Amino acid sequence: MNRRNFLGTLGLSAAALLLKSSPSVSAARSKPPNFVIIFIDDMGYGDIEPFGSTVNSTPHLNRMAKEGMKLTSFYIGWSACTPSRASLLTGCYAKRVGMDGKVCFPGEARGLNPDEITIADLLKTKGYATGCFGKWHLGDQPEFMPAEHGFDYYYGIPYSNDMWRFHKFNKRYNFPPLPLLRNGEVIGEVDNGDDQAMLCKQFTDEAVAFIRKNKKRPFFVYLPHAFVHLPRFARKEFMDRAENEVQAQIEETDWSTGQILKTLRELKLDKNTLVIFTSDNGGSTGTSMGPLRGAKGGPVYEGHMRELTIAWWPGKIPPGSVCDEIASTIDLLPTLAKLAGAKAPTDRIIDGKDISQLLLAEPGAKSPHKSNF
Ligand SMILES: [Ca+2]
Repeated sequence: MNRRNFLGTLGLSAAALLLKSSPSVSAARSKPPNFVIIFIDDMGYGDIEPFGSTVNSTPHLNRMAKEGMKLTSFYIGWSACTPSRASLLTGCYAKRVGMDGKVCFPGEARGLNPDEITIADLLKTKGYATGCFGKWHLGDQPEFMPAEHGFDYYYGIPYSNDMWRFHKFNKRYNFPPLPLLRNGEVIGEVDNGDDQAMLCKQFTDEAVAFIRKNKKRPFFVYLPHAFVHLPRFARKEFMDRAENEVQAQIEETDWSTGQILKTLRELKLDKNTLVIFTSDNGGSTGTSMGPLRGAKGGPVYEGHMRELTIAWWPGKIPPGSVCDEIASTIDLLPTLAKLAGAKAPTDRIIDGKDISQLLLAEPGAKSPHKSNF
């Protein structure tokens, strides 16, 4: 039966009803939003211009903030690489998923339990293409790697870029060669400063290629950079115009963010993509925490836990907006689930809360977290 005959079999009122219902039908069929999480390693609260830096030039992040929202009270789940990543991806405090405290070391028989449900696992249930580009650091044994945590595609290094044979205490650690991986395969080695200097560009190029390849599908890009963790090397064009390696690396992550946003604009995906820029813990040596006390590590003051954060989604997030409500990386799983129409896990406790009302600047929106202060 063709459409005309089909409509002919309905009464006029039924046909009118069908027409009336068409907007919701088309909305239900529209593509769910894409998500990109840019997770810098060890960047401090005051390292970019939108958060007060007068040292580093960050034009792409300036534009991102101008077009989006600064979250000025946004916290990570733990002040070190491994537990911070675990809490972001699972929506749980790191302790709840057994990943509190120490970072994972090469060859260690410890990692994020494959039974945990990550953002990538959830989004896959809604047909998302899922890619991870950069430093994983949730266990380097096969059962802990991105493929076991919902990622279709992985390109990066399995742990920190200082876990290599030039580590200052390597006589004690005896680290193996630092591998560059594509999915389960070793495709190279990060063996000198020139290799380190390419990590930001390589992760960015791979993420951009993944976005282009999956432009017709909903996608989730998780981009946990190795920059600006020690040891610090950046490409020559950034080193030449910077005063030091810290500045060069920060400015290269700004460039990287610009590449992602430019690609989304070119593909006309900007109005259907939420991009979050933040850092995994307080800044390390040479970075700036701005007005906050603390840095990388602990004990836990604001500078250890509170991160420079920008959310961008043209047409959805009001341009130039600022949100000072308390929110956290643990909120990303329930929030992205809500926006994607996916079901957040109900068989376990999820510590994070849906903050979509904060991100969309709905009038009177407040932090969903309770405070005793
Ligand atoms: Ca870190």
